[in-house]
Amino acid sequence: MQTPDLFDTAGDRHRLGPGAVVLRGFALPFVDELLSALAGIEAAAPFRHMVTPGGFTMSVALTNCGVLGWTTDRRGYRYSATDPDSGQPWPAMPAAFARLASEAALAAGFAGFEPDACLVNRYQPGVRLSLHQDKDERDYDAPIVSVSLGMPATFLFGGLARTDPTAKVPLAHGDVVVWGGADRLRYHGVAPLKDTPHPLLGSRRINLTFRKAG
Ligand code: MD3
Ligand code: FE
Repeated sequence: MQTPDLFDTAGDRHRLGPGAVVLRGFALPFVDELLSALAGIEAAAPFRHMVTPGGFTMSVALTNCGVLGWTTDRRGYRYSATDPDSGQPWPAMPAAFARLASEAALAAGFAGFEPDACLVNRYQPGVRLSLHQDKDERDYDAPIVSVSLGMPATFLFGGLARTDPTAKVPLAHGDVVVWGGADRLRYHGVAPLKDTPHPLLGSRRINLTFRKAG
């Protein structure tokens, strides 16, 4: 269920909280560049299913680009300069990725955002991301910018405690969300994906999250 009274709407932006803004379709002009750059990233650092410290294999497949990449294994969550599968540095952040992230942050009121990490998540039908906080970054003052591509998803936006109620926010191809300030540490997740194939990406959803990790 959507909760429209939560949203302060002006054109293509929806405010979800004091530091959280949805920019509908903001990434659409970048999509061709993003997808061709993504093909290069996937070739160098293929998507894989990582294991959580609790021993569960994530249903979301992930890879990274940028100076730092987010990883998890039995020993914990961390950012690493190298891909644990190859031992090589993660692929460089493509210029189009960095430009989109910085322009979206600026549009949401965060000037000078220069991410050093981009986590790339891949969802297929049935895949979900359970409620969590993003706490592995050094600096919570920087926002996180998230870009949705491909199949639509229902994003779950909670509070500062795991048991707080969650709002459901539909996210479509080209939508960008900027999360910062007071909303930076809110619990969030993604509901199990329905199979509604997308013309460009088929039965996949790709989410790019840009972070200042180091
Ligand atoms: C809200 N990914 O990779 S990005 C993640 O669609 C992650 O793949 C989701 O959560 C996805 O960690 C959602 C949106 C997001 C990212 C960080 C947040 C929402 C956030 C931090 C605070 C509040
Ligand atoms: Fe997250």
